[in-house]
Amino acid sequence: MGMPSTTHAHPVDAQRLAQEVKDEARAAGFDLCGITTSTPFQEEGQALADWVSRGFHGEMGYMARNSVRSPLPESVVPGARALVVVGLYYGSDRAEADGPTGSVRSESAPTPDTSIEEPPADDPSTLRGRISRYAWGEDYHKVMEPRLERLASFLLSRGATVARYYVDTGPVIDRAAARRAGLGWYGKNTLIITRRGHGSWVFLGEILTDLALPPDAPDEGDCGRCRLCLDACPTGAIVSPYMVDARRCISYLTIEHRGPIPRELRPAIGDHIFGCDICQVVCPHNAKTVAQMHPEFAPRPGTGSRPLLLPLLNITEEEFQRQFHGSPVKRTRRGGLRRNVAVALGNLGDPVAVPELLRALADDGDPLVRGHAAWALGRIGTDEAREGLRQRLQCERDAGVQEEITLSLAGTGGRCA
Ligand code: B12
Ligand code: SF4
Ligand code: SF4
Repeated sequence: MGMPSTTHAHPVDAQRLAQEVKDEARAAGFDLCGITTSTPFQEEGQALADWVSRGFHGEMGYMARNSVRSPLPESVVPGARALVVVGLYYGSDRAEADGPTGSVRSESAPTPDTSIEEPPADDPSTLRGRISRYAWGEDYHKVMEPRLERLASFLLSRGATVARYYVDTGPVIDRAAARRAGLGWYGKNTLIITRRGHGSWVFLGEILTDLALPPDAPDEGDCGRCRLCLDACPTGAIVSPYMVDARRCISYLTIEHRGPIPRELRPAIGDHIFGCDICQVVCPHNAKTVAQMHPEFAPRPGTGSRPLLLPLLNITEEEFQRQFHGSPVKRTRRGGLRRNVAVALGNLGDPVAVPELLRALADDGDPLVRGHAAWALGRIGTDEAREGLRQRLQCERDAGVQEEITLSLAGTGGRCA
């Protein structure tokens, strides 16, 4: 959130002003811009309250707190009259190294990513995880905020006395604002799907202002009878059209959730170590994206979109800070990322990972990582893995890790889930 302080008054014709705002949004680097009124988002506010009352927000306490204020932009910024909503494309025109996850349907058309280097032929480890597209490059908050700042200053220079911007973290429901400002419609996966060749690969943000701007028509598009995303979601997180139970969503489990990942959900996480794109990759509207990619969102050198897992299992705090400086991946913290890496190694099931997992189980100072390494070893299930688990059980002091080891040895690593 931010608020430039300069104020100038230059009343001009409202329609022309709206066009100037959109031109400025484009000049600032946004792909999409629409305008809506600041009237309450009644229907979406009710849906948000229902979502919270069903506990679908999990540990995201800020969602429960925001559900009170979100439907009412005017209570956030008194005197607000309009919302200027922007979209920034983060898709990529480069090929992925080895295609989408196994659970992704064949009709999916992942945006290719040729920037990923194949491992050298003599590399003993080809075990790779998967980072979701929104996190391949720079943190979108950092990319969007200066652009929103510029657009907010423009509104102030055209007569606004207030122009407060938000991206993601604010009390405005970004998607509700985007739909009503005509940027796109709600897909059944709950993402906003645009009509301008960007599919759902867009970040959203908005500026609340007291400038009188004529609203655009809401986007009334819909998915018709398609339900590809519901069927493809590996954890059943899209519990019904337009409703995601975050507690089951891989994105939530690998990014927002702290502590152990529920055992019964670990197998479905596959090789995802940060976020998930399955419900977008299968969407036919994402097969047709034609927009130019922004270089800020291209995969970062050295990490890419499919990083090698074993080096990440051992990453030090210093290396983690250096490798993920300015990246969204930092959000999961070092312990969370290594927890996710252990789960992915367990799911890949390759015995080549056993020595490193045993080392993590024996030496790692973080019980979260030890516990998930135990799970991974149980899931790989070779004699070496099981023997290592048995030995460790003799000296492990943490009750949670002891339980993980015992369950792994009992063979309840979740293969049947
Ligand atoms: C909390 C959150 C999450 C949670 C919960 C997701 C969820 N679906 O609610 C988790 C951590 C799981 C998550 C995951 C992801 N997120 Co997120 N997330 C948010 C956040 C902060 C709030 C979303 C929210 O309000 N959820 C509450 C529920 C109730 O809202 P909703 O899902 O939008 O539901 C609406 C519909 O149900 C609608 N509705 C109700 N009834 C009906 C009936 C009909 C007929 C229709 C059409 C609609 C409708 O009204 C509801 C309220 O708006 C927003 C940023 C923001 N401040 O808005 C980003 C945001 C939604 N996330 C975003 C992204 C990119 C993702 C991921 C793709 C990241 C990734 N690759 O891992 C995944 C996608 C998973 C998914 N399928 O949603 C983008 C989405 C951009 C877009 N094009 O839509 C946002 C907008 C961030 C941003 N500023 O760009 N996210
Ligand atoms: S992001 Fe993945 S886990 Fe979450 S709803 Fe979409 S497909 Fe399901
Ligand atoms: S996959 Fe189908 S149902 Fe899901 S959002 Fe895309 S069009 Fe809608």
